[in-house]
This record gives sequence, C-alpha cells and structure tokens, in this order.
Amino acid sequence: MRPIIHVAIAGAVASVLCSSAVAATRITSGMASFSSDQQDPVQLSLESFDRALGSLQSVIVECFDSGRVAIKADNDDPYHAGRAQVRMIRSWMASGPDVTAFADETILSRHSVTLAKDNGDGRVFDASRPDGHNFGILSYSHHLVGPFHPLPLSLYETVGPGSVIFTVTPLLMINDLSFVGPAPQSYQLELQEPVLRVKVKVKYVYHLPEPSSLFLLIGGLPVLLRRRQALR
Ligand SMILES: [Ca+2]
Ligand SMILES: [Ca+2]
Repeated sequence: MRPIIHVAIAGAVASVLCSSAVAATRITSGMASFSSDQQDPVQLSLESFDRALGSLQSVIVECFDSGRVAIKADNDDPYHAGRAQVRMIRSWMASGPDVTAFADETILSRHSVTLAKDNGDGRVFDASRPDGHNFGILSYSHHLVGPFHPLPLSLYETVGPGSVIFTVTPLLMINDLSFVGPAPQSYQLELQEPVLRVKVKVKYVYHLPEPSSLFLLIGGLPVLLRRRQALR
C-alpha cells in the first residue's frame, strides 16, 4: 500500500505546485497638494515593486483629485447688480512610467445669489448684504481618473527596494464667480484656502515566490502523511 500512498502524495504535490501561485497585493500612494496653478510641479516618489517579493502580474494606477475653496464677494459696480454662482476649475496632469493622467474639473455652486449694485462701500471689501455675499465652501472629493494598466511591468520593478516617480503638475486653478446674465463691471472676491489635491495610488498584484509555496507545502506534508496514516 505504501507506494500507492507515495503516488497519491506526489500527485497532491504536483497539483498544489501547478496552482501554487499565491496571489498577493501591495499598495503604495502619494499626495500632491496645491493652492495655486503658479506652483511648481510636485514629484511623488512611490515604492517600486521589489522582485524579491515575487512575480509581478499586473500594475494598476489610479489617481484621485479633490478641490476646495471658500469665497466671499462684494459688488463694486454702482450701477449694475448681478446674479452669480461660484465657479471652481481644477485642471492637472500626472505622469509616471507609461501613465499620463489628465483631469479638467469645473464645479459650480448649486445656487445662484443676487449681488445688488454697490451700496457705497466702494473699494472697501465688505461682503455683507445687499451687495455682498458669503458663498461658503465649494468642494468636491475623490474623483477617480483611471485606472491605468501600464506596460511593461518592468518599469515598476526593481531588484531590492526602489522607487517610481510620478510628477503632478497643476495646470489651471480658477476660483471666481460665474454670472447668470450680465456681470457687474467690477467686483471683489475674498478666497480662503483654495486647494487642489491629487493622490496617485499604485497597486501591485503579484504571486508569491515558489520557495514560499514549497515551504508551505513542506510544512503541510507531515499533516498530510499523518492524516493518511490515520485513515489506514
Ligand atoms: Ca460693494
Ligand atoms: Ca458690500
């Protein structure tokens, strides 16, 4: 009977080895933050895939952006009122190995508000009614750009710990009013904390190296043998 048991175990070994690839994932990410499109591009240094971890099967890159601003306004035109919404534009580009992500977001506040003609405060900023308004915060968050599947995978691999570089460039950041109908000749805005955030996320899907599978298998063999013997 023993040879039969050996064959059965060898068969088990072969079948486990054939499907021995144990899938695993690893995620690395970085964030760039801007308050103006006049700022320099930001380089994000993300963790590369260390070949010692296993066999890389795929790379998935996703970018997420968020934007925010708070606006107060004061109409300075002594003759014309205007009805306005807040308009925020966030345009950016992120580039890394075989990935170019681009986004152009235009966000409008839900409601429009009438700013009366200047009430006499002229050049002095005063956002109180009737010629001024505090529009509050306008924001959006976590818009996804992607996913991207860059190739070849070797662009993201290193022997030992390393990095892949993504460059995030702010192209256009506008915070202003969008008038419904005729716009006043002049008005003033007060902006608070205009921001654009771009997050780059890289996901590595890989198979654990064979030695790990063999180690697991060898660790499991005595149990297999014991169970076989117990069955006899
Ligand atoms: Ca005014
Ligand atoms: Ca005013």
